[in-house]
Amino acid sequence: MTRTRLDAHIAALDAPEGLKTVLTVVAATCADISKVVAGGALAGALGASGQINVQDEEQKKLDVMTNDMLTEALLASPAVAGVASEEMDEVQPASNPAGEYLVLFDPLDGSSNIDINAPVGTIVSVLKSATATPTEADFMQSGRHQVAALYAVYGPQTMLVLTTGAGVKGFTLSNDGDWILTHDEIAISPDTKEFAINMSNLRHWAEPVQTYVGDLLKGEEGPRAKNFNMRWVAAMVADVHRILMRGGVFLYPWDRREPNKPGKLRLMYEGNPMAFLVEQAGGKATTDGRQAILDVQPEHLHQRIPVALGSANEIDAYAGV
Ligand code: AFP
Repeated sequence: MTRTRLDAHIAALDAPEGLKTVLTVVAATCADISKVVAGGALAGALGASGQINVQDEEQKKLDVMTNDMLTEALLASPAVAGVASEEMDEVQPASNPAGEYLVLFDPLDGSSNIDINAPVGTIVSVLKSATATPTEADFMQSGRHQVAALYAVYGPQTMLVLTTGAGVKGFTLSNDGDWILTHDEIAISPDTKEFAINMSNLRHWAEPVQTYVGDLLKGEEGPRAKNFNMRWVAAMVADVHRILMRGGVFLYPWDRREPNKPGKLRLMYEGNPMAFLVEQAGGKATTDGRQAILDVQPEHLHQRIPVALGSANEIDAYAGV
């Protein structure tokens, strides 16, 4: 059986050549990142970098390495007008006179998993640029304006999951270094018995979130009248990938630990690209069960957002509490 390769899929897309170039560069860089991740200690990829990022978080060596890899590859591509990263304070214009696209990324999602050899990933969002010389204001587009979103998950298999607005496809990295289509038309089941949330924060959540999760925990004897299972990988990429494969809900709500912040996750690098993928796979991606993440107008680059996404009927149940 002849399998479709990502490069053939990209070539056949009904999309501008510039977007195809961007996707090709991102896919090649994710394949390179996969080698560094797999190398672990042998690739000098474990441990802290000794630097603090704009989010006030200690960067791991791999955060810095992967950020450099994506930034350098994208800024060198003539189709790119500029990039923004969870790991960089400011946007980086590309100085490409023909640059048409803005690429935003979390180069290494789930970095606390690196040193324990658990899954990590890369998340990428692509926007059209109104100018070849973009400033931060040009990046302030709602998620609905995305022309592509993808993640790579570096787990037992390395996979790249992509949408350009016409469904979601999954590609597995072969031993020869090719991305091969293995998951066509990914669809999230509307119902689920599985949820993902960091339960250790329970006492900090708002009352409705505590009520909703409390009802799930009561199982067959409770108001939901069914038993639920829980999973938490602590890398959004891996938790969302599980939901794309077998349904479920992923929640990272506002909590009282830092009441002035709307949540932990970032709108531009995590919320928007994941919401685009989830909606394209038939799921819902919201802040609170009701408000679609993709309709949120960004106000600043590193903005945070509460996230509730996954199986459509379960997100409705979350909204109903
Ligand atoms: P790191 O990249 O700093 O490890 O954060 C990962 C993340 O942004 C997201 O991928 C996880 O779902 C979430 O944070 C995990 O948060 P907790 O550490 O609070 O469980």
